[in-house]
Amino acid sequence: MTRPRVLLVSLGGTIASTGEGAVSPSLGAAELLGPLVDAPDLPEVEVRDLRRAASVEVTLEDLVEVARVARDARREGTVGLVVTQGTDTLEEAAFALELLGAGPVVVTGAMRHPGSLGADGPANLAAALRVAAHPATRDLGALVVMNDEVHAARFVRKTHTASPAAFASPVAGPLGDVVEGRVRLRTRVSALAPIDARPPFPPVPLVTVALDDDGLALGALGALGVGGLVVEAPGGGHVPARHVPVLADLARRVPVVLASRTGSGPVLGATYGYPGGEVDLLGRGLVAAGSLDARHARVALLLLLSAGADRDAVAAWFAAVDQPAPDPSLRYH
Ligand code: DAS
Repeated sequence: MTRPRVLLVSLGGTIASTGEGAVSPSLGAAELLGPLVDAPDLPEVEVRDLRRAASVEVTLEDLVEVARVARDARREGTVGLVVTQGTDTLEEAAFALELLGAGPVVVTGAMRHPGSLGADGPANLAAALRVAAHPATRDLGALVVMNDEVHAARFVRKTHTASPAAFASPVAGPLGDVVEGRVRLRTRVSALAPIDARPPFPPVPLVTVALDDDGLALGALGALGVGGLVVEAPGGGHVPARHVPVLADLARRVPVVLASRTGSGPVLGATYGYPGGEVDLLGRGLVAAGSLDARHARVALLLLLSAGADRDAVAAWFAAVDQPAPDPSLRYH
């Protein structure tokens, strides 16, 4: 029986990092497969090195290239794609790959580098390859597989700096897991429609608002030429009243997306009416990120803007993504 073929694209990160003492990305995709040589029931793997970079050096242009490589590989018969990259920005990369139409794609990495005790890279990679080869994962968009859990790209977050269990989906929980080499999905998501993103990407800062925030950062941005803005606001989407004029002014000029910094739960829409409350801000043209956190929302906004979306198109996209499924037992979003 022929084994399914999966493409492994490596971008770098801890999973590929070596060194004496402090480590840096240096291994390529073929080397990542070395420890899996005797692992049973893995798909056939084709390899491609794109970067040997730390998470923070990965660009959206890199991910556009990964999506292109994935589409070409699918035409040539691969059933899925596994991308390895640093975990620090892994959730954003995975979501970008979904919106760029790279799916089905599984993104993984490691919390412990190959030279450390209990290195998790080989197990994460083996699980990711199994998930990518599994027929039930073909229409789920982008997934993240870490620590034997399968997460939807849109929900997953890195929640710890060092733990192998750093990845969680606070909004919805994992979709499933990999146990004894078997992929077990408990629930499903539907892949999101691709956005016709066209680099170059405009500047889209992400500003987090804090207690007694002086508003200096937002004020400075108001004077700059940004393509859009994501505001990560406390609670259900609230800022001090003194931030309102600059946000209202920005929202008249560019799409400004309002996300919650809580990490779980949607931006509210009808609860707080004080100046700077969510009712006030949404009434001034800010767009609610729904249940997407600020980093996921920023990825979506960047891609939408590069596709030529205006404020109303951005608002329509975020509203549609946040619709609960008609049958919650079948799919999320
Ligand atoms: N946190 C490290 C990693 O998992 C570094 C990085 O993200 O590049 O790869």
